[in-house]
Amino acid sequence: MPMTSTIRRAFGASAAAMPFLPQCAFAQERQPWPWQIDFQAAASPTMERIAALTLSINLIIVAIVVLVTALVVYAAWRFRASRNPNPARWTHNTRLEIAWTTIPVIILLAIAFPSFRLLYFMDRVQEADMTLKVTGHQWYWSYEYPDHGFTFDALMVQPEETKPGQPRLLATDNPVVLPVGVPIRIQLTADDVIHSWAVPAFGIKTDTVPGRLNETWVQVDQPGIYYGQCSELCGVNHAFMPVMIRAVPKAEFDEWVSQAKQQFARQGERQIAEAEAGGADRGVR
Ligand SMILES: [Cu+2]
Repeated sequence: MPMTSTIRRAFGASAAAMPFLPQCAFAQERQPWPWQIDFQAAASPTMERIAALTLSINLIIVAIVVLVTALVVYAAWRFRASRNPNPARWTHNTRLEIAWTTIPVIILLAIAFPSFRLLYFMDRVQEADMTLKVTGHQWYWSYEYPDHGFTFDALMVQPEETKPGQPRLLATDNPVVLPVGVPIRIQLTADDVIHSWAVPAFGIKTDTVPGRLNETWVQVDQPGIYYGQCSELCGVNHAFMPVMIRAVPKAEFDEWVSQAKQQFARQGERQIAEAEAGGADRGVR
């Protein structure tokens, strides 16, 4: 891949922060890419705020690094031994010490306030249109649509079965389908060990803990395919339980729901029959 396109893609990801650069090639498909150095483009209000906060904190970091480096270089040059054969012996300066204590406190407070505001914003959705329940298993995810009354498992597409256009180790057999433009409550739990359901473009990385129900939310800005992975070391196949989400307009979602209800009802009956006949544990492969 030519270097310029790599750089353009890398910067395109933060297009919200840099509107003068072209949008990245993965605008409709959010996934990692070679030599990635920035976030995937934001696809939810939460991720937009995370990207903006990261940018402003980075500016503060750069300013501090430049200031401290300049002071060190100046001190090394101005007070070098050849120019100062008899060094000064004083050690304290009250005014300077007050300044270099209070200024960092003010900077930390300036970072803390927007950080807490964002944490509370991410924490809870006020009025959700629907709920998605995510359960982590060793080593796949299952998804329940309690408002629509069906559940299904999503297993990774094995590398040898990956179809053209499907990203290796990220595609699943049953993508999660979500409507765009509406707030969705996401409840998360696990049935064996701690997993973490993470979708970078949504700004979500929430642990799924056995015996606990965690909650977060998303409002997907635009249709597309979004990828994520389990982000809590959960066992030998931790790297092979990806998240694949297809965000579609509301009408298309309703159509999918009516078709999914039948498809997954049949699948459920088959699984029950298999279990009764002593079928294999599908979690261990
Ligand atoms: Cu896991």
